[in-house]
Amino acid sequence: MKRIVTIQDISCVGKCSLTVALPIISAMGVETAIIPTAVLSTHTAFDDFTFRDLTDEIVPIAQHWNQEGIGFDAIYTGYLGSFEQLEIVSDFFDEFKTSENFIFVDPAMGDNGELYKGFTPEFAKEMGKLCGKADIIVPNMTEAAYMLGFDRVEEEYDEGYVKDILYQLSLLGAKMVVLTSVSYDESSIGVVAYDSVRKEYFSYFDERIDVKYHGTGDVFASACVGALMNDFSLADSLKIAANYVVECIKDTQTDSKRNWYGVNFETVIPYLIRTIEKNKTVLPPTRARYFFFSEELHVSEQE
Ligand code: PXL
Repeated sequence: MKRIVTIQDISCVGKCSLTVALPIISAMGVETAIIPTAVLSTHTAFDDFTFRDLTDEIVPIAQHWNQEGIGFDAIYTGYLGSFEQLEIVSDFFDEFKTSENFIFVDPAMGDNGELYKGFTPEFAKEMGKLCGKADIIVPNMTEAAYMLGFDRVEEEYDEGYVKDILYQLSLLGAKMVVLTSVSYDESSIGVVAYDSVRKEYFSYFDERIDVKYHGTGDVFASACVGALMNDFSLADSLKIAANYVVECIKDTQTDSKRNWYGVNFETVIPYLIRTIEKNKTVLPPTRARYFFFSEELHVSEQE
């Protein structure tokens, strides 16, 4: 069985970061080791959340794993809360990166034009440096603009603008750069990716549902890592993750008892697994690691 490690906070209530990554990636048949970077009573969109920093635990945990000879098929980071954590995680990459595994960084810091509580433009630039060490990064437009030091986050843009942002992000150093929640019009939303090694762009658009829910970025990133670990190419993994998020949003919308703070990713896990299982038998056994996009990818119908 493959094993990944994910490094991010645990928001006890809020359906984001570790409470999303653990169930989704585990359900996809991948052992999911964690390093919780902080414990919060809820995510930061709530008022008055508690916060216990766990930075001091990261290095001893990593040292113990080194002693035990424990390694990972992927290292996936999400929300990180301080400059010190960025530095420690950067060292963790140096220690645990091998020629066989990959580093996946979701620079979870903001959305809809604004940084989450507690983050600053200076922090975003440092996060940009961490992204430079990654094989794959998945910022949204807000995170990308802040990491690149822009003085504003554009709400309206065209394909040329998006390609330019992707190119500039690639100059930070990441091999595969993915911009999430890209939307050129009211009817579609999707991802646009740039393979800086092959100098190729890839995009996938889905129907846009005009609601915003918290935690969808974490759901997307987790499903993407899970699909990659199931040997899907990056392009197919992005498509699988995007479809999963759309189904999660639809399920949430139809739930009269939904919570405002996150999406119903739990009820849609069977859909995700069906998609994975179906395509495992359809696609050739050896799937290209990164950018091969298979036209045959079958998407499950939500039941
Ligand atoms: O979903 C990203 C996220 C993760 N962790 C914490 C957050 C947020 C978004 O607000 O507050 C603590």
